[in-house]
Amino acid sequence: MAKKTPDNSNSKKIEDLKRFEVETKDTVMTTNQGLKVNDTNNSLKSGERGSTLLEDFLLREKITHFDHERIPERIVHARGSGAHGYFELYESIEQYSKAGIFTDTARKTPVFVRFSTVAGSKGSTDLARDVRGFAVKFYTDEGTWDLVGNNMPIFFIQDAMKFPDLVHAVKPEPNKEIPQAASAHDTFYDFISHTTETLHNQIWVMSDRAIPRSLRMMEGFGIHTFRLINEAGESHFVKFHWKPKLGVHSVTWDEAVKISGADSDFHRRDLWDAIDSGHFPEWELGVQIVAQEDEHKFDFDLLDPTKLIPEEMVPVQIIGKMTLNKNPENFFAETEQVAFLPGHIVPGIDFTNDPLLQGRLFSYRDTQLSRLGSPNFHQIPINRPIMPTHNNQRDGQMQMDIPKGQTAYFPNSLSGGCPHMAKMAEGGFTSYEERIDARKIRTRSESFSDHFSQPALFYRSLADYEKQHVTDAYIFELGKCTYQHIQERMLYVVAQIDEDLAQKVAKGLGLKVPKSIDEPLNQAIGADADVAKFQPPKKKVYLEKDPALSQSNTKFDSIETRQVAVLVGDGFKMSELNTMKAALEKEGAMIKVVAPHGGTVKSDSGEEQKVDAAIATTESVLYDAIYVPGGKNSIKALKENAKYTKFINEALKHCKAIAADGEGVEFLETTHVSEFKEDAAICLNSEPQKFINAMKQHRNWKRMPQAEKIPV
Ligand code: HDD
Repeated sequence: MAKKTPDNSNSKKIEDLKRFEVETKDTVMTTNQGLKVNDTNNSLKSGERGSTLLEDFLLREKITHFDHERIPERIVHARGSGAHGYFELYESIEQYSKAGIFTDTARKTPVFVRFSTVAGSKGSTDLARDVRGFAVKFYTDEGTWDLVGNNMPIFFIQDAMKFPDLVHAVKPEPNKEIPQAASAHDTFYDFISHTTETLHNQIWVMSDRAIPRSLRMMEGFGIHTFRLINEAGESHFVKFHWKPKLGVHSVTWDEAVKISGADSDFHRRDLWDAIDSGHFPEWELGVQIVAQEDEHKFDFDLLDPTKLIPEEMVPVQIIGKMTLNKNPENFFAETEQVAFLPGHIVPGIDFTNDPLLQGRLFSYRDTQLSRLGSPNFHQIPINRPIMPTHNNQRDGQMQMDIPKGQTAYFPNSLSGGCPHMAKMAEGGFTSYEERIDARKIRTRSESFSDHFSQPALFYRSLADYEKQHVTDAYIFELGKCTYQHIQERMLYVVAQIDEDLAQKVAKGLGLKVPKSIDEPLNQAIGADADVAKFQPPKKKVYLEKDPALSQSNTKFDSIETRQVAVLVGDGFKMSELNTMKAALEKEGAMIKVVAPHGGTVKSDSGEEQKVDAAIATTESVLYDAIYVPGGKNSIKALKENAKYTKFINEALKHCKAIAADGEGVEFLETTHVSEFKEDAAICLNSEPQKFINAMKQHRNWKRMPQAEKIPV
């Protein structure tokens, strides 16, 4: 498969960033004042063995800068990976929006994307069971638009007021700072079980969506209902969806746990390597449009961020594509310093009154002030819009611009009234004029009170193997809780979603699903509120299933960038490897030679083959599939090292495709593969196409019930 070379579609932003790039190649070392440095290894001392002198400005500059190198990590989403790219529109949706990126098909809008986990610290594992952040910064010709979403279409809570509670509950417990990057602990489930609005996002976190195979293989969602505004000033409601070209795929929990040990940078590396090797990740942008007059036609409230609009009810219209084609030059300067704000919108896009979104409009600007340290964070290269900016905001720490002139106020006559206001015809922004006739009131709308129907819809829509994963995840997570009353309360609330699920989880925990609980179900209400009014009603079934919610209905048509471990020792059959390699690489898969040692291995015909990983340095969970070519001596070498057997048994347990030829087949006979010879993804002495087809399926989940019994 031909590797792509970057085109310069995102050049407007990349060129802008280039102005700030600093090259070290062929340069002499200087201080920050441009003084050439002669010795950066020794401090200035009073004699060879004497004390260091205060005079040593070189030492002080170097150490002081080092002492202040860190900035506070993000309160949430601290662990992340970013990339540059561009967005292109397939066809204009001017009937809905006047935004340039939604009307101009000739445009390629530069983007910077940052994916993240939510709960863990900056250095935590990529494979935590968690929501993934999916934040996209569009550098549009009309200003920057940030779509700050997640890989799940709903959120835990309905009102921003509860965000600190949610985050405090999931973060490590404050007395012992345990556990890191994990929701499986008492405080989280204490909170969840008392705040039933969380259950929808919670069950998504129990599903495979929370342990993606790759950042390139997950969907993204804007979550909130936003507005699109057309030239006539008319509003339509909209939900944004990102659909990955490679489909939505996940690893198993057993793999996730092991990947965390074998390569805790697994997702970051995967994204970097894919872009570096010219396999540019792509997502299509879809919109679900709801007419203004249809606002109240649903069984749920469009302003409630814990609800999705099933694609069965409102289809997703695909309108464009995003391609990520360039890795950052510097992690800190770009991925760490990028600041996303849901409040960054452009004409043609507007907010709704979703109370979660409304709170976010405050929080993100506020947090950048302490994280990046100054109201001038928009001047950091990665955050600068591609449009020139002019206003009367001045000064502040780290001011990078030099505003000219005598005036910094409006109106003025001394600067000819500039910068002047933009007329609407010039693209000036005005907010959508929504009619409001209301009482000022601190409460929750009753239309937000259905907490069980959509988690139940999600669970019903899953394939059996996905349901099994959800069950196992609950057993794991609740099994880690130490208070029985929290476990039992969770069992009770899960039973409101699905009785059968609750019974299975209870069995795994060795507990019974309680018939009732003493306290009200939902306690996320004010002290003087009418408690009964805020209790969630029994679940409703307004749609039996929504196929779009199950990963079993995703795309299974590509093996591009899939990693295939080829297990060989000296004497492997080169002809077999070449045949398989050619077939796999034609489809874009990546072959990794795993040998008993590093360096090279010799084939049966005496050719040297470069080794990608010595078996001691790698693990089965880092690959999508395994191929074992024949060769008597090669197989003898594999048999001598028990890790190869474990490698294969693990891949088998994780339902991956495994292929072998010649003596390789004999080797597999000595592993648990011998019990799975009829399996569709076990390819013994077969055509490469069978292996390719099996890999396209991502996993053979049909194998799961039997494979789970494999003791690795
Ligand atoms: Fe948030 C970061 C996504 C609700 C407050 N959030 C952050 C990031 C993502 C999201 C992807 C990381 C951005 C990056 O990569 O830099 N957050 C969401 C989504 C939400 C949501 C999809 C609900 C639909 N967030 C939310 C609420 C609040 C915050 C309700 C506060 C009231 N979020 C923050 C924050 C962060 C943040 C504390 C931490 C770092 C940052 O903003 O820049 O302000």
